[in-house]
Amino acid sequence: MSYKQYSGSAGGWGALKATTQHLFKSENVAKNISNLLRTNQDHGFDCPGCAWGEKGVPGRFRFCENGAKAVNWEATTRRVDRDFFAKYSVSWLNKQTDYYLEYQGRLNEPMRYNPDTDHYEPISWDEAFAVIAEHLNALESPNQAEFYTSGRASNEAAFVYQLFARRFGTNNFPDCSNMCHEATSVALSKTIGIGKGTVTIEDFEIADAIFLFGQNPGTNHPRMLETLASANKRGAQVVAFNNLKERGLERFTNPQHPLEMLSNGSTPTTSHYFMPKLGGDMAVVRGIVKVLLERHIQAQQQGESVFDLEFIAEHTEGMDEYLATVSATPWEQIFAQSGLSQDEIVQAADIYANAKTRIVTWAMGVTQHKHSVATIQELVNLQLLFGQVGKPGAGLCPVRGHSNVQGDRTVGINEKPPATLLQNIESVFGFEPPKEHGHNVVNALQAMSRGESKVFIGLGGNLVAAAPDTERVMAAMAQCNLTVNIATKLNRSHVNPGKDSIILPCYGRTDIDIQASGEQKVTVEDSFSMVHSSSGRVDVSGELMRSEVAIIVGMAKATLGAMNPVDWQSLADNYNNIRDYIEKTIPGFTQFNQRLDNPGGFYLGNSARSLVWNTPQSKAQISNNVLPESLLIHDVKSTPKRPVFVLQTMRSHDQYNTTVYGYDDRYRGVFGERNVVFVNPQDIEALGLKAEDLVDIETLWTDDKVRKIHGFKVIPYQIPQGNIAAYFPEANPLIPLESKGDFSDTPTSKSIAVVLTPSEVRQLVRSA
Ligand SMILES: Nc1nc2c(c(=O)[nH]1)N[C@H]1C(S)=C(S)[C@@H](COP(=O)(O)OP(=O)(O)OC[C@H]3O[C@@H](n4cnc5c(=O)[nH]c(N)nc54)[C@H](O)[C@@H]3O)O[C@H]1N2
Ligand SMILES: Nc1nc2c(c(=O)[nH]1)N[C@H]1C(S)=C(S)[C@@H](COP(=O)(O)OP(=O)(O)OC[C@H]3O[C@@H](n4cnc5c(=O)[nH]c(N)nc54)[C@H](O)[C@@H]3O)O[C@H]1N2
Ligand SMILES: [Mo]
Repeated sequence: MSYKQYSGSAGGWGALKATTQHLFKSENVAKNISNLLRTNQDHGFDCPGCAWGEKGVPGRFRFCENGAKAVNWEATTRRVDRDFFAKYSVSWLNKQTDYYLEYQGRLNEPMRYNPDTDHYEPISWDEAFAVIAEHLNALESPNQAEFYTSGRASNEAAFVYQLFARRFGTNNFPDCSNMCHEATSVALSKTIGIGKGTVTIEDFEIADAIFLFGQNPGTNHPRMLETLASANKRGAQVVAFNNLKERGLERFTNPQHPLEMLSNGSTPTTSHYFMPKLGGDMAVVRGIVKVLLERHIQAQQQGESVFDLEFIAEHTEGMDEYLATVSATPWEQIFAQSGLSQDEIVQAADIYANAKTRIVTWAMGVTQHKHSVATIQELVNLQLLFGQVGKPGAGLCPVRGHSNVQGDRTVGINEKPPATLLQNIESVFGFEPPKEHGHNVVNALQAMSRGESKVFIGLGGNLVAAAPDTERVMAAMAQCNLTVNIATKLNRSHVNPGKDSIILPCYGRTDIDIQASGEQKVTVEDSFSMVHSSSGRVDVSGELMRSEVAIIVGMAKATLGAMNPVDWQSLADNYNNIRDYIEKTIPGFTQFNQRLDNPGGFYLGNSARSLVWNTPQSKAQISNNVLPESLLIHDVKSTPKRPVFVLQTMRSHDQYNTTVYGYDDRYRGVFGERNVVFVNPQDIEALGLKAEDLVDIETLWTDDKVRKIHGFKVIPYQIPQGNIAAYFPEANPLIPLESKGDFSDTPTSKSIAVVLTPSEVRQLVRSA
């Protein structure tokens, strides 16, 4: 276990070395290399890593280190079979690390929990479907069931899943995006009338300036580094706002570029780097607008303007009220909350003003705060004042997480379904779907805790580890009459079963999916609203796993009957049939099956990009929010004597959400260790601590519950004073379920008020 500063660039030989190590670890080397060559290509599969888009240039071979890890993790030959479950009890498994659980290999047979023996035991597919149907049909109300979705599910699986749940009678669709980009969907729908980003990958090739807020592409969207480095090379300004110094936001060596690799060269990914305080981005943007407003007022005296008044008049509403609020916002509050100096804010404003076309991107550093919706609205305000939506090289770019999280929402995974979706379902399928809003993640977990929701079904994902307040979530699962997990790999959610519990093993993106009509493909939508097909390469015929679609169809037939409201089996037999229904039900999918033949797929379109504003006012809305009162503590019961820190939880370089591939975080210089906390060196000194001391971290909140994690190693790091950082899922027990974003209900994973105390507990060694 060690930490040392990483001196290399992101990507480069370090990435190649790590990629090769992962190929060997998966025990499936030759096959995996050929898989990698087919990732994100025509006739290959969509990378199960992130949702960053591709330009669709046929024959071009592109991969990234973390995509390679995702592919290899899934395409392993190791299996978690009936012997494994016979050997290990569920209580024993629950004591193992997240790394251990997933490392054991692919799940390959349906299993049912036996509470008497505390072991999972084999069950046939038909019996499993019958048990699920029995539990669902025994509920007093369909709203006592929760249908969770994680964002790897294909459009086809997600569409069939929502149809099953809605026909069953509920809109309870908690999904991973509730913990992810929900604030984006809420803020963008309200302001520009569509909950998605307005840019395409081509816009990045011509933008004059790219402003990146709260994201770590070096780890989480590595293919984006190439986009940023080439923008930088051609002279665009690439400006990062990040709470931490992240390597990938400084320099990048392209592993697909032989010259750079051989010369040990690298390209800067950003031209400017600002380090605001956690949650300070709204104040940063407010500051930029305030600088530019002052210039605008002066320009007006000379009959000129800084803002795009023509665009504002034609396309927007709300400017005057907003600008009055900007004028009234005191500079002291802007400096205090942003943590940036006047010079830095003016510099950022200058870069913005000197560019003609600007893209603004953001991810979890922006969406997982209490005031995330207001922060995103502030980003939108800035772009609208300068007419930066619906123009080439400009726009709004939320960088999505899971590879199909955007598509899942498009095809109906939505606990607050729009009226048109429900009308279309009714006209196409001839039944009246439920209209009342269903549960998001927080509502679902609260209802399960209260014993109101009794059946939990998870289409992928790992809610027990991904959700906040881990102990409470474990208790909520245990209380359910039935928990069902459709999954590729064993995880924390499976070893926290309900009273009855079933694991249904499914194919992943890399597997060949053969159904009655032959080999099937599925489709996904990337961050740029491009829909394309994906077909796996790994032969899993002869194994007992099934496709997600086949599993959902099995549950639906058993629960609702073979023909209610569709011939379910025909959907599983040929996914073209599902796509025909999607075409009839979801706007934008005209000639869905035919258009999939286009290389690179097809563009779903974006109303805001076409300057069509689907808001009630038919105009884009400039929002008027005041800055939050305080960023430090919301709702704390009593002020403690120790200094209060704001904690963010984030991903290491060796993980995919709750999937832990290893214990290194190369770019942050941490090796062999995950129980660490990144602290500013001056804060370490003030606390009377030194590097590598162990601390306990305890949450401050309004209730009496003690939320504390023990034995975390202090790592000195470039982070503003008063802010600290740790990894999720290890830090999830610290986040109260009720600590959530205004209007989004997203857990505040990037702002938790905590205190640090020297630890009495020896560090757990968490290796496999
Ligand atoms: N390899 C890999 N790829 C992934 C994932 C993965 O786990 N592994 N997860 C996928 C998913 S589901 C998602 S949603 C995305 C997540 O992608 P990211 O949003 O990049 O994920 P995080 O690791 O949470 O990183 C948050 C970043 O924002 C910064 N930050 C935190 N708080 C603030 C703040 O208040 N202000 C500012 N300006 N910066 C802040 C942090 O320092 C960190 O650099 O990645 C996707 N891709
Ligand atoms: N503290 C804190 N908590 C967070 C976050 C944070 O930044 N901080 N981030 C949040 C975010 S952005 C997200 S998106 C959520 C993620 O929440 P989830 O999506 O629920 O979690 P994952 O870890 O992505 O799910 C991993 C599991 O999915 C299953 N799986 C993998 N591939 C497939 C497949 O193809 N099909 C099926 N059926 N199953 C598959 C495997 O069994 C694996 O164990 O976590 C959230 N939680
Ligand atoms: Mo996410």
